[in-house]
Amino acid sequence: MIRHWDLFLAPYKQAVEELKVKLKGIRSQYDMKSTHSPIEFVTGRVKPIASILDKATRKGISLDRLEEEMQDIAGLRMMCQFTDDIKAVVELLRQRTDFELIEERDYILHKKESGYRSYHVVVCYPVQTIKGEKKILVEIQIRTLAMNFWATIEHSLNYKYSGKFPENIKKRLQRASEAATQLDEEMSQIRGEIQEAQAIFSRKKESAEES
Ligand code: 0O2
Repeated sequence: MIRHWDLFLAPYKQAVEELKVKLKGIRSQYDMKSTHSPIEFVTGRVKPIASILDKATRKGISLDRLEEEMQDIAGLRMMCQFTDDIKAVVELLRQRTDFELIEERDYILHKKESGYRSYHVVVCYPVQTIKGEKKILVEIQIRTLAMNFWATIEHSLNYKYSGKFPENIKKRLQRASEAATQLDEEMSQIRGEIQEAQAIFSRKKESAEES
């Protein structure tokens, strides 16, 4: 059974590793040009087997349809400083020729009832295997640091309460989500100032490294 899962998950692992390198590469290119990168950092993971089984049961997905119907077995997250950076990142992804965007879900314009905000794209990514090319669905979640903070905390609480939050926690999480939206808006207002400060800091760092 374990061997079966290893074989099934191998191309997903490969896709996550390759895409991490590629998407982190975008950030390095901005760094080299010393211009603001719309990407702060990138993470990636293959969904644990227990979570795959959980989600399959929850959504009524039969195990022999996982490849077609579970879009986030391979998942990447791209974190941004500012809400506007998310649009820039999505545009960069749309322009790529090494994968195809097949679906977009805007949970920023359409926040989930929980308070969750993020922009999701599903891409079809070709992995090269010894048996030829295999196309893999990969979900990329693009969010600001504030959206990520909220989602990380809510996700851990979800484990504790198995999704059935007491009313007071649910309310607090919704209020925290509104506060995170406000934080994003405030930061966007002073974006120019922040970027100027960051540019000065990175120039100072460069000259310290050269001397
Ligand atoms: P994990 O542990 O992150 O892998 P559904 O699962 O029904 O919400 P669907 O169709 O799978 O939706 O697609 P969706 O909503 O685009 O993506 C689901 C993933 O988005 C989740 O994966 C989470 O990563 C994230 N997400 C969606 N809603 C919420 C939310 O309310 N709170 C948090 N913290 N994350 C959310 P998994 O499989 O649920 O979990």
